[in-house]
Amino acid sequence: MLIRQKPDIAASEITPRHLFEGRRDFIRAAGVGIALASATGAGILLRPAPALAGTKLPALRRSPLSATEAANSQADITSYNNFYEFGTGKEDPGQNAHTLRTRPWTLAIEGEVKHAKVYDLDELLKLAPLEERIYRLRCVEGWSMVIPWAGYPLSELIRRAEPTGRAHFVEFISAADPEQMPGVRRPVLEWPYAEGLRLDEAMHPLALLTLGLYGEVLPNQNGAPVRVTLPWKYGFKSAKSLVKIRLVERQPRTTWSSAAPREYGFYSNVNPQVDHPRWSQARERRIGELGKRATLPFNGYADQVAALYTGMDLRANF
Ligand SMILES: Nc1nc2c(c(=O)[nH]1)N[C@H]1C(S)=C(S)[C@@H](COP(=O)(O)O)O[C@H]1N2
Ligand SMILES: [Mo]
Repeated sequence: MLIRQKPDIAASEITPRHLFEGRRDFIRAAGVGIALASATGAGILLRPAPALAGTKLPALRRSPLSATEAANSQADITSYNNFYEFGTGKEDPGQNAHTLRTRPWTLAIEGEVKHAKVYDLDELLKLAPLEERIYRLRCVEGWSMVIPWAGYPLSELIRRAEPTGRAHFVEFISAADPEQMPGVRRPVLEWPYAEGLRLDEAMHPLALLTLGLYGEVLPNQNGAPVRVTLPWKYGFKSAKSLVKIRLVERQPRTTWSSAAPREYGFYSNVNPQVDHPRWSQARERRIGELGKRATLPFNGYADQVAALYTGMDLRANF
């Protein structure tokens, strides 16, 4: 995005791909501590494993809110990422994110709520039925993908916490552990990565609390074990590896809009008519395709979300 700098990670920090994949196979064979479809079909609770990568989720109903275009391959989706906690290069997260320990993991919901709570990952996985949601993702950099996520509406979580009358915005805080996340050792962004939405945006049925991808738990590079996905906004709004969701009264400070306020606004709705100061947003390259296609208002979700912004000047509130 803003920062163009060569990754300068020591070679010793990068696990060769064959070792990484061998490790994934080991984890898959070891099973995990949540009731998921196991190789034996028993779906029983097994001992906790150090990580979840590769674990199959139970059969998922496909949401009617899914895009009907062909999804990008699992290889594309897991090897071309933005996740600056693991480096600024597109291939860095896929190569480095295996060091993230996603179990045990907790996600706190707090702030202007009647029932603040710290959820354990197992609880989150069972909070509401997981469904498959195939969403377009449009990065502010000008590329896009179609991704089959698994999750349930973020509103399920927020509703249970009962926001108070003073809750007007929702803040999302990502993990920031320099031990596990080599990128956090460098001041490329203000850590932890933080994002935010207005409460009505967060309650919209398209806003997905995301726990899986391609029928498996989220790969680390895609924000394991839990992230949000907001398909009508530029990708950077969809914060990864969340540890905290905070309901607040005032519009929260967000990582990219504080790094470059003229370039990344709080709303960040996909808008082909409002160019980034340094490049056009009119077109995008779908990863895996040659050439470019037109970018659609609200990334193609205008019918569902445009009403959230009635009466707002979307050039001023970019
Ligand atoms: N914590 C955190 N979340 C993040 C980012 C990041 O660097 N750190 N990058 C964002 C950007 S710019 C994009 S485009 C999407 C990419 O999500 P994906 O790699 O799962 O496709 O994640 C977003 N969420
Ligand atoms: Mo992005």
